[in-house]
Amino acid sequence: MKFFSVLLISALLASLTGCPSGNPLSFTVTVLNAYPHDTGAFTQGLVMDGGRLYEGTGFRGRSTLREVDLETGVVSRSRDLNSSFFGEGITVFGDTIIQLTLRSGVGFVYDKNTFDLLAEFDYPPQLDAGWGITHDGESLIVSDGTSVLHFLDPESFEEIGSVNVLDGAAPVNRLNELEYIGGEIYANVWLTNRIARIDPESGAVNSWIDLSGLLTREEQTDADWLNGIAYDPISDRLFLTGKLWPAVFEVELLLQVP
Ligand SMILES: [Ca+2]
Repeated sequence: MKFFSVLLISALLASLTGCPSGNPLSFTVTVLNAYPHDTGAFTQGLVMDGGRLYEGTGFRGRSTLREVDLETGVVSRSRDLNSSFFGEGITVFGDTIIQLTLRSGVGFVYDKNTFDLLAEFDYPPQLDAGWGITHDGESLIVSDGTSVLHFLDPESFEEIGSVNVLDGAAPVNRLNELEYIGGEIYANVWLTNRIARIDPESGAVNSWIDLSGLLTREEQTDADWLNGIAYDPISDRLFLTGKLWPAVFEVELLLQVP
């Protein structure tokens, strides 16, 4: 059942959004599995690659790049950032992992298999800050807390394009953690429980995913905002978590019929 979750919904969505009326669709989620998550991890980036789960965490002095065992939540590898950096989003690109920092104006490139630091890069001038990052196979896609997504060349890290994300005519600000899934960009919006599904070409939000209720009221007491989206294309599984959340949720999207 779960294997056709995301892609089937994408196909359905593509047929529906062909309609000229074009209001964003509404989704909630069904939880298929809940896995343990380090409640000390201020999650800023989540990605799955080759069946491995990678996480970037934030706060100065607590920022890490880590590999996590999905089933147990055990951190199998971890690399600390220098305490002057506030770690942000991560993405796996080829054999590397790229990690952003919040306002230091630099990002890091690591060897995916060893976590060795291969390079640092300076942000292009268009990038005010580093929040979330993903890629479409050709360009890095970066959020900076505004409604703009920046497309960067993965070698030079120069900006090669951008798109303003709109819900109808309204800019969607505070775009944060990102994941490129089936030709769309998923972005969770800071200070909300919502994920926008975005057309990379136009910036239009074609759907909203409402994640209210994913955490119990008790769990919400110690948790911060939703901020982790990872997709495993091998098994078509979607994973969500947040800053200081007690679980990584494997979810299936559920279309809300008006
Ligand atoms: Ca992600």
